[in-house]
Amino acid sequence: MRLPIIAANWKMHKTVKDSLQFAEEFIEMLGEDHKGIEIVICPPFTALYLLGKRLRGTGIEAGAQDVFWEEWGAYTGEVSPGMILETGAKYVIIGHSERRHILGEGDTAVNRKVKRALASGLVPIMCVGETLAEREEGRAVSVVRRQLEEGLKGVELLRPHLVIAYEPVWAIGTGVNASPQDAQEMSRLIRDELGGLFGVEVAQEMRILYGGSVNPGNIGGFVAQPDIDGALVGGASLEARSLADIVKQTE
Ligand code: G2H
Repeated sequence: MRLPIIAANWKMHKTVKDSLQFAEEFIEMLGEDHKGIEIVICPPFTALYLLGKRLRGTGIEAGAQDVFWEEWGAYTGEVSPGMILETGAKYVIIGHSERRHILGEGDTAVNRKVKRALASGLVPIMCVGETLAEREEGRAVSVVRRQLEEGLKGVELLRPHLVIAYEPVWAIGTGVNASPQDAQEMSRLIRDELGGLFGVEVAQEMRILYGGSVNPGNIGGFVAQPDIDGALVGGASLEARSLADIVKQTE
């Protein structure tokens, strides 16, 4: 039985004050009965410590949106796994398409980050997904396969401490979501690929999320699919009511 995850990716939204205000509203709306689901909120780095502190004991986890692959040193602007762990965060998003496509992050960087995050005890949410051009050229499957193989090269997993988010780039922030059937098809392929890398037993326990214009109206269709174990939610996670509705429909 895989515990579903709803992970909120706030991207570059919300100040510390906004984050804490969201936490108050969200905790109250959610109530105490949410044991059948993992909820992760990934704010900007500036809010991670105080938000994580406020979430402690609520059963809601905090996560970072990125991490660097070294622990210390002259790496201006970067944040290490140990620094993230110190805030109380448990998860880290790695290889989000905005980092891949806007900031030029490649599979090699993603691979270094995944390895270092795992070695430090953070749980990576590694993102994969094809662009519209790649899909139209019939290369969606080969692109996602390459991102998995390169991103997970040399990774050894005895337990399912890694989450994959399938986020087709053309569905991100556009309001155009993939169909649940298309997302399921790719998630099945991802699980097969993970089985080849880590063994079928571990792959069966790993969570695969869908991401890309998820909202309270369409989440049900995604989580009803056998290989989709939740969602990485951007825009629709910025309002407490909307995120609480998505959580309720996923439990
Ligand atoms: C995809 C997603 C969250 P949105 O980036 O990672 O964002 O839900 O706004 O498409």
